[in-house]
Amino acid sequence: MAFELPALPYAYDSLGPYMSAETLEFHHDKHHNAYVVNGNNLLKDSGLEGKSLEDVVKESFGKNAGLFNNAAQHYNHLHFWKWMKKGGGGKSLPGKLQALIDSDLGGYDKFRADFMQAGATQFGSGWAWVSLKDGKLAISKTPNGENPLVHGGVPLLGVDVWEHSYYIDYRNARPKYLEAFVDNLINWDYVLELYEAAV
Ligand code: MN3
Repeated sequence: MAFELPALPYAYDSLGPYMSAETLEFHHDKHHNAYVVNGNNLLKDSGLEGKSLEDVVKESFGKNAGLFNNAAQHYNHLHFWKWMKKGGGGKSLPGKLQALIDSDLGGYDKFRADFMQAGATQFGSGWAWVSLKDGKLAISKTPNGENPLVHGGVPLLGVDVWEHSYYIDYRNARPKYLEAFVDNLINWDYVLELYEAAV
């Protein structure tokens, strides 16, 4: 199945001042598009052409680095756009998610601190995650395009900590970007939707 670049689910200028139109134009139109184009080229004759994106990611991991990097980044970004919305973030999350965060991650404040810490301490490019693993929510971080799918989990929330995600708006201040993402951008309804689909 060929990879396709989806349109953003909101206007380029709708996440300001936390994420600018310029960042979204570069990140979506250039970076994500490059993963789609390169991924499609590498998918040809890989033996994985007929598989779902999730299966391409899992089956290329550790075997076909070029295809894996591009397919995983396509997967990560497909969700990343939906993990944000105007007026998102903060503590106003669905009750069911709040209960899961309380029982599995030690409450909202501990989730917020641990998730931001995971993003801040990922050395170099990568992602910080909340995934569903062994029936519980878990926080983790991964390098480059790697994601919880290849570690036995289902990604429920991820934040891109590659410099291309924040350098235009925050320069080198990755913690400020993480704070803005958690407090003002997270689309908790989409996190719940992924959880409901996974259980
Ligand atoms: Mn990115």
